[in-house]
Amino acid sequence: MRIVVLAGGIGGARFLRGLKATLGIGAEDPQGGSSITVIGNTGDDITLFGLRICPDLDTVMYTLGGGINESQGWGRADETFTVRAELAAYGMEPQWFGLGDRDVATHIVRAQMMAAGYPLSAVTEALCDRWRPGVRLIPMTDDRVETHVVVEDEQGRRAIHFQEWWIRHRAALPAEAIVGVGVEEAKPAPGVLEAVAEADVVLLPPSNPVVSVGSILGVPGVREAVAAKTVVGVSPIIGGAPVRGMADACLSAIGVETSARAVAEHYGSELLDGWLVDETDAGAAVAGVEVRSRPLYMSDPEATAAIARAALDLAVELK
Ligand code: GDP
Ligand code: FO1
Ligand code: CA
Repeated sequence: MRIVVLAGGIGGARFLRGLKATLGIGAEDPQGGSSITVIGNTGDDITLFGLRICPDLDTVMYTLGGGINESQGWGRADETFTVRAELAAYGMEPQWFGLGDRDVATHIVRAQMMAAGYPLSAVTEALCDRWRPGVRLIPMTDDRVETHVVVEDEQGRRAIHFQEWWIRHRAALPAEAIVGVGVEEAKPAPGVLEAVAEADVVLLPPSNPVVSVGSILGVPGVREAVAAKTVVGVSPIIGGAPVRGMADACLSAIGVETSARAVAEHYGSELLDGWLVDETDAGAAVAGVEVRSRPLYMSDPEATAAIARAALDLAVELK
């Protein structure tokens, strides 16, 4: 079976680990009889210290490749921050972004390849040669797209990069709007539309519906291609709250209630065929969408694999 997943960072990566497990895709069986193509969000990307940083692509690559900091959910395991401290000693800004020493190596490879003219998709493929994530990881676009957040405080009304809003302000500055700068002119990266067209099913993991999945769907042509497929999503909202992170602040910014039902309605029945909600949200009905409830906490590998299996089974049933 050919499966396409539209993934953000932590929620997407953990779901993918469960999906690989339930399909039997591992180091010893790289194919497992099925293939997974991941279309990764690049709206979170930012250029700092002359380096292009791609948090969601790297989170997927490190998580599936065994290099992730498990407790944090992003960045490298066994990380140190000497470079960060040295940059701070030079007074280099921003100091709110923590780039670790091991992670810096990834970014030097990416910067060097990009300076030599390679597109992000080719760079990602090269980085994955080391990490062997067991999936094909393609950025949503090779074009520069950056999510910015319109905020207003004592410094006035302005747009700041999503990372500044998320990390520096912990999403606590009320967002008036969330804008994908450059997304309207972006083209899907090579292989994105082809993978969707050839997919048997498309799965939306419990990723941030606004800045992760929303950014990917915002690349011209992607939403239409995905909507033509059997699509099953997993709710990132359980009992009216994001399990981790501040996705509620993103939903509020676009006028969507923080609930499993409202997120499905936001995706819409033209896109979604099936929707998994947690047991606490059982009874959430969405017109035109098959809603099923089951435990959705990705608390351990077994629970996560069961969630992925349920999404896959529902997709096959609805095909
Ligand atoms: P990010 O890019 O690192 O923020 O990660 P994603 O966009 O892929 O996913 C973030 C979302 O994952 C959060 O908004 C949470 O709502 C969701 N999430 C995290 N852990 C769980 C979990 O165990 N179960 C479910 N259903 N959602 C989760
Ligand atoms: N998140 C933080 O909260 N603080 C950081 O200093 C930070 C650094 C960082 C470096 C590399 C990387 O790949 C991710 C990093 N993240 C950090 C996570 C990331 O900014 C966010 O979780 C996502 O972009 C939000 O979806
Ligand atoms: Ca993200």
